[in-house]
Amino acid sequence: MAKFFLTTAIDYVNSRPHLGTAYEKIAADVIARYQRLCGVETRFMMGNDEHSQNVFQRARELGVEPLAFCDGMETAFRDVWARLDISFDDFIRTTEARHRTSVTTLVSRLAEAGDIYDGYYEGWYCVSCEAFKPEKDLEDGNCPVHGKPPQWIKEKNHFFRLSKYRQPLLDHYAAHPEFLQPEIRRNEILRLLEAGLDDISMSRTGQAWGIPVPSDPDSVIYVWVDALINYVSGVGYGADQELFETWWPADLHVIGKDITRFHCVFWPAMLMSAGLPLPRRVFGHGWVHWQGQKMSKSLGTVVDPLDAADRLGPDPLRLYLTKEIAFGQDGDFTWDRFEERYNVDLANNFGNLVSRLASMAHRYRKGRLVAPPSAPGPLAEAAGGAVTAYREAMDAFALHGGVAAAFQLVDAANEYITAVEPWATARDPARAAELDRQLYDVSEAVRIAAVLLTPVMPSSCREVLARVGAPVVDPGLNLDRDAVWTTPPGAERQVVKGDPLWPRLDPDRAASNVEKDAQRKASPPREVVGGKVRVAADAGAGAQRREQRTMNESEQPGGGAAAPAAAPPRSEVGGSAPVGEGAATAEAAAPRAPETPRISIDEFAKVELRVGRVVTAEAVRKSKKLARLEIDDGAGVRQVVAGIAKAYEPESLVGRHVVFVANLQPAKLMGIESNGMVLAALDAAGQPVLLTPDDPERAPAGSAIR
Ligand code: ME8
Repeated sequence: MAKFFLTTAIDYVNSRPHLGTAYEKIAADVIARYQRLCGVETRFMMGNDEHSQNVFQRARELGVEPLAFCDGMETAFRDVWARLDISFDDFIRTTEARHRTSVTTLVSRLAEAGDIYDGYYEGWYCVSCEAFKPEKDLEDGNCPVHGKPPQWIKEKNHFFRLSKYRQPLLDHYAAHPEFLQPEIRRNEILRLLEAGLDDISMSRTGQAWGIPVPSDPDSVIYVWVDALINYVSGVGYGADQELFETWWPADLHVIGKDITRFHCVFWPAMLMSAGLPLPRRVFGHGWVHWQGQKMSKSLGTVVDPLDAADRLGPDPLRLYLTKEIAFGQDGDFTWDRFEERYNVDLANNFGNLVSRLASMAHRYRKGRLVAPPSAPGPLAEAAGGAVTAYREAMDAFALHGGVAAAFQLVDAANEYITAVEPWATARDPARAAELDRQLYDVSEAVRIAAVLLTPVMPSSCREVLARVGAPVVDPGLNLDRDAVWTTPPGAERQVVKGDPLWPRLDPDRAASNVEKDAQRKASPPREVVGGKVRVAADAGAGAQRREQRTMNESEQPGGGAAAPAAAPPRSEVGGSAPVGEGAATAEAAAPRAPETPRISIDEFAKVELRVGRVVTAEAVRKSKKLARLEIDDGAGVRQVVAGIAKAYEPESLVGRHVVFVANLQPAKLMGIESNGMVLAALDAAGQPVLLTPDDPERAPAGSAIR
């Protein structure tokens, strides 16, 4: 069986994980889970780097023994990794006995190779980097990474003959172009090697916190030399030869771009000196930025990954970081963008697809889908294309590309439903087999998309697979077997209904964090004027909330509320006005009695009518008539409750253009806030018939109606 040994950087434990360090672990976890999905026996190792001076100092500040401090931090780190569903197989600490054995063995090998000699180091040292800093690298006398002045140190050290390995390293890079990825990092290291290498100090004197140099118990091994050796101590180097031979060399070290020099120059040189094989690949990922700079504990610019996971769930966070940051490049985290992508990718797209399928499967087939004898429809080809693109991307560590390929299939399935209109097929009993085909194909597309997304969103995809009645859920999935389109005639599956997997986040209620609150205070609300967004001079969000009325179905007004004089702010997602069950659309558009008093053009002009496009639609629970719609109004997405569910399958409305009143005050129907009123004519039976623009291409969402 193929094997894959994967590691991440081990974290300094002077403070808790932040979203930048968590990003690395999530990305590596996606790779590990992908390998397992491919049937590869995988060993995924992470751990803690404990012999740093920062750790020692932090423990002293707290008045605890360094080891006791590290024990506590191990628990804190493990808790975060568990919450983020990181599936490591081994967690190493550099204070463990197994690590000390390997470090002592390996450093002795370097000495035996004649690569260690005594000398004096005099120069700058940045404790935050735990790195010696040449004068030329300082910026205004400060460490360029941490912006702090380094210490001047002068001490007797043991040196490692790094310079001896310059040419062997260049040769290795020439023979193994895949060794360091992405390409940009490789070029950086090649430039560094071409410029020449100095020997490095590999010990520190006068410190007790660390592993003693075997030949000199008064010195401890330099923390980076100590830390790098974790990669072999985790697989038994110097203690368990069989384990070591089973797993070494590592297939991949996943590390941040700031530490490529340690991993791609020092580490391979140490391995060459010790006569050990080099890791097959190193991937130097980019940084997660926060407010324009690297998220960093020493800069104090951090987001707690638990806050982000608590906000929308660990899987949405994993998806955001994997999909939005091209693996290898830097990327931003902002709460706004996180929430926006959650709504777009999960609530409106994947989640909506799963709900649409479940509701149609139950409405038309009591949840039991049977594959008909006919050939599969176009989704089979879309799935094949998505799986190929996914594999190509994931094999090349383009994790964002893999996720994008899976979402192509989700998009294709949503578009397919809109195109074939299963609700229309269902109206004709002669087309029963066609309906079976449509529903079964959608369920198969959802199943395959969930298989592909399993490495990124493991627990959500387990749930999706269970809901579409997939025969296998994770663990136990296999890409070769389970990402293949399989709809043999007569195959059956039971689709299960459930609560929305990712309920849409109401942007008004999303203001749960400082950043967002601050933004809201700083920027006045917007409104739409003539199809363009402009900043409103008044009518703030608070004012609108004060005006908001609460209603239930029995209280809703017949023909809709009178329009307020001023247009409501758009940043709050929506205008207003309840749309009652049946009455909302129906009565609003009911033929006027001849005696209805006439209104002036000025009065009519107060009503803001616009075209909207339905983004999602679902029946309101415990209501026969109400549907909850999310409508793209050209400036954003607003929620509207409409009394049309008796006349229209809610799913059939997705993608349709409707006409709605945009400037009604918000109101609640069955506890759901409605921000507008969808207009409909009434047929002879009093059922609503939606109004829709004759040519939605010419009158897209947001178009004004006069
Ligand atoms: O460097 N975005 O530990 P560490 C993305 N102990 N990745 C980030 C990041 C950010 N904003 N900030 C940090 C160490 N990282 C050493 C490693 S390995 C033998 C020893 C990454 O806790 C960083 O690049 O400072 C590194 O890969 C990892 O998080 C741990 O950083």
